[in-house]
Amino acid sequence: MTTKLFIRRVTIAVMVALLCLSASLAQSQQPQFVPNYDESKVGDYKLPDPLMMASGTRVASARQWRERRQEILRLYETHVYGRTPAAAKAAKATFTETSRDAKALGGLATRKEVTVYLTGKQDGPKMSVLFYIPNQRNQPAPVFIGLNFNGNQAISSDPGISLASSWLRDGKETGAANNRATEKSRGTESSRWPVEMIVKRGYAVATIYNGDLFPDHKDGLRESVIPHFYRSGQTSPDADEWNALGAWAWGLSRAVDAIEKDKDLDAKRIALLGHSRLGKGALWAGAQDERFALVISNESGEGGAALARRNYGETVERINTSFPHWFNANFKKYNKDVASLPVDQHMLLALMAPRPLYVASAEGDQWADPRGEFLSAKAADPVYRLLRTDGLGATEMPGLHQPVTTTIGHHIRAGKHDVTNYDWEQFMNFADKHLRR
Ligand code: GTR
Repeated sequence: MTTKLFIRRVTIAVMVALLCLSASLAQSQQPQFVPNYDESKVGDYKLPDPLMMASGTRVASARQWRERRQEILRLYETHVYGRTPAAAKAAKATFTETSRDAKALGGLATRKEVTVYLTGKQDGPKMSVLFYIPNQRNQPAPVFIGLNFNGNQAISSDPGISLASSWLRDGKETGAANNRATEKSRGTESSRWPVEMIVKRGYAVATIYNGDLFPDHKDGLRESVIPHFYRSGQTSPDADEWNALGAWAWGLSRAVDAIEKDKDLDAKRIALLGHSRLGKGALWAGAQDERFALVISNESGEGGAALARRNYGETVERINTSFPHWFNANFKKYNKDVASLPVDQHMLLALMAPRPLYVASAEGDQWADPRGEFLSAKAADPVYRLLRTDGLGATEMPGLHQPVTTTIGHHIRAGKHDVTNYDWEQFMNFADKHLRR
Protein backbone atom coordinates (compact mmCIF):
# COMPACT_ATOMS: atom_id res chain seq x y z
CA MET A 1 0.00 0.00 0.00
CA THR A 2 1.37 3.46 -0.85
CA THR A 3 1.69 6.04 1.94
CA LYS A 4 -0.89 8.20 0.17
CA LEU A 5 -3.41 5.37 0.08
CA PHE A 6 -2.69 4.54 3.71
CA ILE A 7 -3.31 8.13 4.83
CA ARG A 8 -6.52 8.28 2.81
CA ARG A 9 -7.80 5.07 4.44
CA VAL A 10 -6.94 6.26 7.94
CA THR A 11 -8.67 9.59 7.28
CA ILE A 12 -11.84 7.82 6.12
CA ALA A 13 -11.81 5.52 9.16
CA VAL A 14 -11.42 8.48 11.53
CA MET A 15 -14.25 10.36 9.83
CA VAL A 16 -16.61 7.37 10.05
CA ALA A 17 -15.75 6.91 13.75
CA LEU A 18 -16.42 10.61 14.44
CA LEU A 19 -19.76 10.46 12.64
CA CYS A 20 -20.85 7.41 14.64
CA LEU A 21 -19.77 9.06 17.88
CA SER A 22 -21.71 12.26 17.17
CA ALA A 23 -24.81 10.28 16.17
CA SER A 24 -24.75 8.27 19.37
CA LEU A 25 -24.10 11.45 21.42
CA ALA A 26 -27.11 13.13 19.79
CA GLN A 27 -29.19 10.10 20.66
CA SER A 28 -28.06 9.96 24.27
CA GLN A 29 -28.88 13.66 24.62
CA GLN A 30 -32.50 12.99 23.74
CA PRO A 31 -34.37 12.77 27.03
CA GLN A 32 -35.33 9.17 27.83
CA PHE A 33 -39.08 8.59 27.69
CA VAL A 34 -40.42 7.54 31.07
CA PRO A 35 -44.07 6.48 30.87
CA ASN A 36 -46.33 7.47 33.72
CA TYR A 37 -48.01 4.54 35.47
CA ASP A 38 -49.16 6.45 38.52
CA GLU A 39 -52.91 7.18 38.47
CA SER A 40 -52.40 10.17 40.81
CA LYS A 41 -50.10 11.79 38.22
CA VAL A 42 -52.41 11.51 35.22
CA GLY A 43 -53.37 15.16 35.57
CA ASP A 44 -56.58 17.02 34.73
CA TYR A 45 -57.98 17.10 31.26
CA LYS A 46 -61.15 18.21 29.56
CA LEU A 47 -62.56 16.08 26.75
CA PRO A 48 -64.14 17.69 23.68
CA ASP A 49 -67.91 17.08 23.62
CA PRO A 50 -68.87 14.65 20.86
CA LEU A 51 -72.41 16.01 20.91
CA MET A 52 -71.50 19.68 20.40
CA MET A 53 -71.44 20.85 16.78
CA ALA A 54 -68.62 23.15 15.68
CA SER A 55 -71.30 25.84 15.42
CA GLY A 56 -72.08 25.50 19.14
CA THR A 57 -75.42 23.78 18.53
CA ARG A 58 -76.14 20.78 20.73
CA VAL A 59 -76.85 17.54 18.92
CA ALA A 60 -80.31 16.44 20.00
CA SER A 61 -81.44 14.04 17.29
CA ALA A 62 -80.20 11.14 15.23
CA ARG A 63 -80.41 13.36 12.15
CA GLN A 64 -78.17 16.01 13.72
CA TRP A 65 -75.76 13.31 14.75
CA ARG A 66 -75.27 12.39 11.08
CA GLU A 67 -74.04 15.94 10.53
CA ARG A 68 -71.86 15.96 13.61
CA ARG A 69 -70.49 12.58 12.58
CA GLN A 70 -69.19 14.13 9.34
CA GLU A 71 -67.51 16.91 11.30
CA ILE A 72 -65.75 14.43 13.55
CA LEU A 73 -64.66 12.28 10.61
CA ARG A 74 -63.15 15.36 8.95
CA LEU A 75 -61.29 16.21 12.18
CA TYR A 76 -59.78 12.72 12.33
CA GLU A 77 -58.78 12.92 8.69
CA THR A 78 -57.17 16.31 9.06
CA HIS A 79 -55.43 15.96 12.40
CA VAL A 80 -54.85 12.28 13.12
CA TYR A 81 -55.04 9.45 10.56
CA GLY A 82 -55.11 11.47 7.35
CA ARG A 83 -57.47 11.83 4.47
CA THR A 84 -57.73 9.04 1.91
CA PRO A 85 -57.20 10.77 -1.44
CA ALA A 86 -60.14 10.90 -3.84
CA ALA A 87 -58.22 8.77 -6.36
CA ALA A 88 -58.03 5.91 -3.86
CA LYS A 89 -61.69 6.28 -2.97
CA ALA A 90 -62.61 6.15 -6.64
CA ALA A 91 -60.39 3.19 -7.55
CA LYS A 92 -62.31 0.09 -8.59
CA ALA A 93 -60.66 -3.06 -7.34
CA THR A 94 -61.03 -6.39 -9.12
CA PHE A 95 -61.01 -9.82 -7.50
CA THR A 96 -59.60 -13.18 -8.54
CA GLU A 97 -59.91 -16.40 -6.60
CA THR A 98 -56.40 -17.83 -6.63
CA SER A 99 -56.81 -20.98 -4.55
CA ARG A 100 -59.50 -23.15 -2.99
CA ASP A 101 -59.57 -26.19 -0.76
CA ALA A 102 -63.07 -27.41 0.06
CA LYS A 103 -61.74 -29.79 2.72
CA ALA A 104 -59.58 -27.56 4.85
CA LEU A 105 -59.25 -28.08 8.63
CA GLY A 106 -60.13 -31.74 8.21
CA GLY A 107 -63.26 -30.90 6.22
CA LEU A 108 -64.62 -28.25 8.61
CA ALA A 109 -64.02 -25.35 6.27
CA THR A 110 -63.38 -24.18 2.76
CA ARG A 111 -60.14 -22.28 2.55
CA LYS A 112 -59.78 -19.85 -0.27
CA GLU A 113 -57.54 -17.00 -1.27
CA VAL A 114 -58.69 -13.99 -3.22
CA THR A 115 -56.23 -11.63 -4.82
CA VAL A 116 -57.55 -8.10 -4.83
CA TYR A 117 -56.10 -5.92 -7.57
CA LEU A 118 -56.46 -2.64 -5.79
CA THR A 119 -56.47 -0.39 -8.85
CA GLY A 120 -58.15 -2.97 -11.04
CA LYS A 121 -54.86 -3.59 -12.87
CA GLN A 122 -52.98 -6.86 -12.64
CA ASP A 123 -49.62 -5.07 -12.66
CA GLY A 124 -50.76 -2.61 -9.98
CA PRO A 125 -50.77 -2.97 -6.18
CA LYS A 126 -52.53 -6.04 -4.83
CA MET A 127 -53.41 -7.74 -1.57
CA SER A 128 -54.32 -11.30 -0.77
CA VAL A 129 -57.37 -12.07 1.38
CA LEU A 130 -57.39 -15.46 3.06
CA PHE A 131 -60.76 -16.97 3.95
CA TYR A 132 -61.87 -19.95 6.01
CA ILE A 133 -65.59 -20.50 5.50
CA PRO A 134 -67.51 -23.02 7.60
CA ASN A 135 -68.80 -25.91 5.50
CA GLN A 136 -71.62 -26.66 7.89
CA ARG A 137 -74.18 -23.90 7.47
CA ASN A 138 -77.55 -23.26 5.88
CA GLN A 139 -77.04 -19.58 5.13
CA PRO A 140 -74.19 -17.24 4.14
CA ALA A 141 -71.68 -17.12 6.98
CA PRO A 142 -71.10 -14.05 9.15
CA VAL A 143 -67.45 -13.00 9.02
CA PHE A 144 -64.73 -12.02 11.44
CA ILE A 145 -62.21 -9.95 9.54
CA GLY A 146 -58.89 -8.49 10.64
CA LEU A 147 -55.43 -7.62 9.46
CA ASN A 148 -52.51 -9.77 10.55
CA PHE A 149 -48.94 -8.77 11.47
CA ASN A 150 -46.81 -11.47 9.85
CA GLY A 151 -48.49 -12.56 6.62
CA ASN A 152 -51.52 -14.75 5.95
CA GLN A 153 -49.39 -17.89 6.28
CA ALA A 154 -48.72 -16.85 9.90
CA ILE A 155 -52.29 -17.33 11.12
CA SER A 156 -52.23 -21.12 10.70
CA SER A 157 -49.77 -23.91 10.03
CA ASP A 158 -52.03 -25.04 7.13
CA PRO A 159 -49.41 -25.63 4.38
CA GLY A 160 -51.93 -24.68 1.68
CA ILE A 161 -51.79 -20.97 2.51
CA SER A 162 -49.68 -18.95 0.07
CA LEU A 163 -46.68 -17.26 1.63
CA ALA A 164 -46.98 -13.48 1.82
CA SER A 165 -45.19 -11.89 -1.11
CA SER A 166 -44.58 -8.42 0.35
CA TRP A 167 -41.91 -7.16 2.76
CA LEU A 168 -41.75 -8.98 6.10
CA ARG A 169 -39.59 -8.10 9.08
CA ASP A 170 -36.73 -10.58 9.49
CA GLY A 171 -36.54 -12.49 12.75
CA LYS A 172 -37.37 -15.65 14.60
CA GLU A 173 -40.92 -14.42 15.32
CA THR A 174 -41.67 -14.00 11.60
CA GLY A 175 -39.47 -16.72 10.12
CA ALA A 176 -38.59 -14.29 7.33
CA ALA A 177 -35.23 -14.09 5.57
CA ASN A 178 -34.13 -11.16 3.40
CA ASN A 179 -37.49 -9.63 4.26
CA ARG A 180 -39.44 -12.38 2.57
CA ALA A 181 -41.63 -15.06 4.12
CA THR A 182 -40.21 -18.60 4.17
CA GLU A 183 -41.62 -21.99 5.16
CA LYS A 184 -40.58 -21.07 8.70
CA SER A 185 -43.10 -18.22 8.57
CA ARG A 186 -46.07 -20.57 8.78
CA GLY A 187 -48.16 -20.47 11.93
CA THR A 188 -46.06 -17.84 13.72
CA GLU A 189 -49.19 -15.91 14.69
CA SER A 190 -51.56 -18.88 15.02
CA SER A 191 -52.15 -18.53 18.76
CA ARG A 192 -53.93 -15.26 17.96
CA TRP A 193 -56.14 -16.84 15.29
CA PRO A 194 -58.00 -19.90 16.66
CA VAL A 195 -59.42 -20.58 13.21
CA GLU A 196 -60.96 -23.92 14.06
CA MET A 197 -62.73 -22.59 17.14
CA ILE A 198 -64.12 -19.67 15.11
CA VAL A 199 -65.31 -21.83 12.22
CA LYS A 200 -66.94 -24.29 14.64
CA ARG A 201 -69.04 -21.43 15.96
CA GLY A 202 -70.32 -20.70 12.49
CA TYR A 203 -68.16 -17.70 11.60
CA ALA A 204 -65.95 -17.31 8.58
CA VAL A 205 -62.48 -15.86 9.04
CA ALA A 206 -61.03 -13.31 6.63
CA THR A 207 -57.56 -11.87 7.01
CA ILE A 208 -55.08 -9.73 5.12
CA TYR A 209 -51.43 -9.04 5.76
CA ASN A 210 -51.00 -5.35 6.67
CA GLY A 211 -47.69 -5.35 4.77
CA ASP A 212 -49.56 -5.88 1.49
CA LEU A 213 -50.92 -2.36 2.01
CA PHE A 214 -48.15 -0.61 3.89
CA PRO A 215 -45.03 -2.44 5.12
CA ASP A 216 -44.80 -1.58 8.80
CA HIS A 217 -41.51 0.29 9.03
CA LYS A 218 -40.33 3.88 8.79
CA ASP A 219 -39.59 3.65 5.05
CA GLY A 220 -42.61 1.50 4.24
CA LEU A 221 -44.29 4.33 2.31
CA ARG A 222 -42.29 3.65 -0.86
CA GLU A 223 -43.59 0.11 -1.16
CA SER A 224 -47.06 0.94 0.09
CA VAL A 225 -50.23 1.57 -1.91
CA ILE A 226 -49.98 5.30 -1.24
CA PRO A 227 -47.68 6.39 -4.12
CA HIS A 228 -50.07 4.70 -6.56
CA PHE A 229 -52.56 7.44 -5.79
CA TYR A 230 -50.27 10.49 -5.93
CA ARG A 231 -51.38 13.46 -8.03
CA SER A 232 -49.08 14.04 -10.95
CA GLY A 233 -45.86 15.46 -9.53
CA GLN A 234 -46.68 14.56 -5.93
CA THR A 235 -43.78 12.85 -4.11
CA SER A 236 -45.07 12.45 -0.57
CA PRO A 237 -48.44 12.59 1.19
CA ASP A 238 -49.74 16.05 2.09
CA ALA A 239 -49.71 16.91 5.81
CA ASP A 240 -53.38 15.99 6.08
CA GLU A 241 -53.18 12.87 3.94
CA TRP A 242 -53.06 9.19 4.87
CA ASN A 243 -50.17 7.12 6.13
CA ALA A 244 -49.89 3.49 7.27
CA LEU A 245 -53.05 3.44 9.41
CA GLY A 246 -55.02 5.05 6.59
CA ALA A 247 -53.73 2.52 4.07
CA TRP A 248 -54.50 -0.41 6.36
CA ALA A 249 -58.03 0.85 6.95
CA TRP A 250 -58.60 1.41 3.24
CA GLY A 251 -57.47 -2.16 2.50
CA LEU A 252 -59.98 -3.54 4.99
CA SER A 253 -62.74 -1.79 3.07
CA ARG A 254 -61.50 -3.33 -0.18
CA ALA A 255 -61.86 -6.72 1.47
CA VAL A 256 -65.48 -5.80 2.24
CA ASP A 257 -65.93 -5.11 -1.48
CA ALA A 258 -64.80 -8.70 -2.09
CA ILE A 259 -67.09 -10.10 0.63
CA GLU A 260 -70.06 -8.29 -0.89
CA LYS A 261 -69.54 -10.26 -4.09
CA ASP A 262 -69.30 -13.62 -2.32
CA LYS A 263 -72.55 -15.55 -1.93
CA ASP A 264 -71.05 -17.80 0.77
CA LEU A 265 -70.55 -14.79 3.04
CA ASP A 266 -73.02 -12.45 4.71
CA ALA A 267 -71.79 -8.92 4.02
CA LYS A 268 -74.41 -7.56 6.43
CA ARG A 269 -72.77 -9.41 9.32
CA ILE A 270 -69.12 -8.47 9.24
CA ALA A 271 -67.33 -8.16 12.57
CA LEU A 272 -64.08 -6.25 12.27
CA LEU A 273 -61.35 -6.77 14.82
CA GLY A 274 -57.79 -5.67 15.33
CA HIS A 275 -55.12 -6.03 17.94
CA SER A 276 -52.88 -3.20 19.04
CA ARG A 277 -51.69 -1.14 16.03
CA LEU A 278 -54.09 -3.18 13.93
CA GLY A 279 -56.80 -2.29 16.46
CA LYS A 280 -56.10 1.37 15.74
CA GLY A 281 -56.45 0.55 12.05
CA ALA A 282 -59.66 -1.39 12.67
CA LEU A 283 -61.24 1.51 14.54
CA TRP A 284 -60.30 3.92 11.78
CA ALA A 285 -61.73 1.53 9.16
CA GLY A 286 -64.92 1.05 11.18
CA ALA A 287 -65.29 4.80 11.56
CA GLN A 288 -65.07 5.44 7.82
CA ASP A 289 -66.95 2.44 6.53
CA GLU A 290 -70.31 1.62 8.07
CA ARG A 291 -70.50 -1.69 6.25
CA PHE A 292 -68.59 -3.12 9.22
CA ALA A 293 -71.55 -4.18 11.35
CA LEU A 294 -69.56 -4.64 14.57
CA VAL A 295 -66.12 -3.39 15.58
CA ILE A 296 -63.70 -4.80 18.13
CA SER A 297 -60.65 -3.05 19.51
CA ASN A 298 -58.23 -5.37 21.26
CA GLU A 299 -55.70 -3.43 23.34
CA SER A 300 -55.43 -0.72 20.69
CA GLY A 301 -54.15 1.81 23.23
CA GLU A 302 -52.69 5.16 22.19
CA GLY A 303 -54.09 6.35 18.87
CA GLY A 304 -56.73 3.61 19.24
CA ALA A 305 -59.31 3.31 21.99
CA ALA A 306 -57.33 4.98 24.80
CA LEU A 307 -57.88 8.64 25.65
CA ALA A 308 -54.95 10.70 24.35
CA ARG A 309 -55.31 13.38 27.01
CA ARG A 310 -54.68 10.94 29.83
CA ASN A 311 -51.00 10.94 30.59
CA TYR A 312 -50.64 7.23 31.24
CA GLY A 313 -48.46 4.72 29.39
CA GLU A 314 -47.74 5.56 25.76
CA THR A 315 -48.25 9.20 24.70
CA VAL A 316 -48.91 11.02 21.43
CA GLU A 317 -45.34 12.27 21.31
CA ARG A 318 -43.92 8.85 21.99
CA ILE A 319 -46.01 7.08 19.36
CA ASN A 320 -45.24 9.71 16.73
CA THR A 321 -41.53 9.37 17.52
CA SER A 322 -41.37 5.57 17.46
CA PHE A 323 -43.80 5.15 14.57
CA PRO A 324 -43.67 8.29 12.40
CA HIS A 325 -45.24 6.36 9.52
CA TRP A 326 -48.54 5.50 11.24
CA PHE A 327 -50.36 8.85 11.53
CA ASN A 328 -50.39 11.87 9.23
CA ALA A 329 -47.89 14.73 9.47
CA ASN A 330 -50.41 17.07 11.13
CA PHE A 331 -50.74 14.74 14.12
CA LYS A 332 -47.12 15.47 15.05
CA LYS A 333 -48.13 19.06 15.86
CA TYR A 334 -49.83 17.76 18.98
CA ASN A 335 -46.75 15.99 20.36
CA LYS A 336 -46.25 18.59 23.05
CA ASP A 337 -49.78 19.95 23.21
CA VAL A 338 -52.32 17.16 23.25
CA ALA A 339 -54.83 19.45 25.03
CA SER A 340 -55.26 21.38 21.77
CA LEU A 341 -56.15 18.29 19.73
CA PRO A 342 -59.69 18.96 18.46
CA VAL A 343 -60.69 15.34 19.12
CA ASP A 344 -60.05 12.65 21.68
CA GLN A 345 -60.47 8.94 21.17
CA HIS A 346 -63.96 8.66 22.65
CA MET A 347 -65.03 10.54 19.52
CA LEU A 348 -63.48 7.85 17.33
CA LEU A 349 -65.39 5.22 19.30
CA ALA A 350 -68.56 7.28 18.93
CA LEU A 351 -68.18 7.08 15.14
CA MET A 352 -69.09 3.38 15.40
CA ALA A 353 -72.50 4.25 16.92
CA PRO A 354 -75.07 2.83 16.90
CA ARG A 355 -73.25 -0.31 15.74
CA PRO A 356 -72.03 -2.70 18.44
CA LEU A 357 -68.51 -1.89 19.60
CA TYR A 358 -66.31 -3.95 21.91
CA VAL A 359 -63.30 -2.56 23.74
CA ALA A 360 -60.98 -5.21 25.20
CA SER A 361 -58.02 -4.56 27.48
CA ALA A 362 -55.43 -6.59 29.40
CA GLU A 363 -54.22 -5.92 32.91
CA GLY A 364 -50.64 -6.64 31.94
CA ASP A 365 -50.79 -4.12 29.10
CA GLN A 366 -50.51 -0.88 31.05
CA TRP A 367 -48.65 0.67 28.10
CA ALA A 368 -52.04 0.73 26.30
CA ASP A 369 -53.75 2.34 29.34
CA PRO A 370 -56.66 -0.03 30.08
CA ARG A 371 -58.41 2.56 32.25
CA GLY A 372 -58.07 5.13 29.46
CA GLU A 373 -59.68 2.62 27.09
CA PHE A 374 -62.59 2.09 29.46
CA LEU A 375 -63.06 5.83 30.10
CA SER A 376 -63.05 6.44 26.37
CA ALA A 377 -65.84 3.88 25.89
CA LYS A 378 -67.72 5.53 28.73
CA ALA A 379 -67.35 8.97 27.13
CA ALA A 380 -68.76 7.55 23.87
CA ASP A 381 -71.83 6.30 25.73
CA PRO A 382 -73.89 9.54 25.40
CA VAL A 383 -73.78 9.21 21.61
CA TYR A 384 -74.91 5.60 21.80
CA ARG A 385 -77.74 6.61 24.15
CA LEU A 386 -78.83 9.46 21.91
CA LEU A 387 -79.16 6.85 19.17
CA ARG A 388 -81.44 4.81 21.45
CA THR A 389 -79.13 1.94 22.30
CA ASP A 390 -78.26 0.74 25.78
CA GLY A 391 -74.73 2.16 25.44
CA LEU A 392 -72.10 0.93 27.86
CA GLY A 393 -73.64 -1.06 30.71
CA ALA A 394 -71.08 -0.07 33.33
CA THR A 395 -70.31 3.24 34.97
CA GLU A 396 -67.26 2.00 36.88
CA MET A 397 -64.48 -0.01 35.30
CA PRO A 398 -65.33 -3.70 35.77
CA GLY A 399 -62.89 -6.06 37.45
CA LEU A 400 -61.02 -8.80 35.62
CA HIS A 401 -63.02 -11.25 33.51
CA GLN A 402 -66.39 -9.54 33.89
CA PRO A 403 -67.40 -8.91 30.31
CA VAL A 404 -69.98 -6.23 29.58
CA THR A 405 -72.11 -7.13 26.56
CA THR A 406 -74.34 -4.10 26.02
CA THR A 407 -74.05 -2.29 22.67
CA ILE A 408 -70.71 -0.96 23.85
CA GLY A 409 -69.04 -4.09 25.24
CA HIS A 410 -65.93 -4.34 27.34
CA HIS A 411 -63.63 -6.67 29.19
CA ILE A 412 -60.31 -6.59 30.90
CA ARG A 413 -58.53 -9.87 31.38
CA ALA A 414 -55.44 -10.94 33.26
CA GLY A 415 -52.25 -11.40 31.28
CA LYS A 416 -50.13 -9.59 28.77
CA HIS A 417 -50.55 -7.68 25.52
CA ASP A 418 -51.90 -10.37 23.19
CA VAL A 419 -55.00 -11.93 21.66
CA THR A 420 -56.02 -15.06 23.56
CA ASN A 421 -58.76 -17.66 23.27
CA TYR A 422 -60.47 -15.93 26.20
CA ASP A 423 -60.64 -12.75 24.11
CA TRP A 424 -62.04 -14.65 21.12
CA GLU A 425 -64.68 -16.34 23.24
CA GLN A 426 -65.92 -12.96 24.43
CA PHE A 427 -65.83 -11.53 20.89
CA MET A 428 -67.91 -14.42 19.58
CA ASN A 429 -70.37 -14.25 22.49
CA PHE A 430 -70.74 -10.55 21.73
CA ALA A 431 -71.20 -11.20 18.01
CA ASP A 432 -73.69 -14.02 18.72
CA LYS A 433 -75.74 -11.57 20.75
CA HIS A 434 -75.57 -8.58 18.42
CA LEU A 435 -75.34 -10.08 14.92
CA ARG A 436 -78.03 -12.66 15.45
CA ARG A 437 -80.27 -13.23 12.46
C1 GTR B 1 -46.17 -0.80 20.45
C2 GTR B 1 -46.85 0.53 20.26
C3 GTR B 1 -48.29 0.40 20.58
C4 GTR B 1 -48.92 -0.81 19.94
C5 GTR B 1 -47.99 -2.00 19.85
C6 GTR B 1 -48.39 -3.11 18.91
O1 GTR B 1 -44.82 -0.77 20.34
O2 GTR B 1 -46.23 1.46 21.08
O3 GTR B 1 -48.97 1.59 20.26
O4 GTR B 1 -49.44 -0.49 18.71
O5 GTR B 1 -46.72 -1.66 19.50
O6 GTR B 1 -48.91 -2.85 17.82
O7 GTR B 1 -48.15 -4.27 19.25
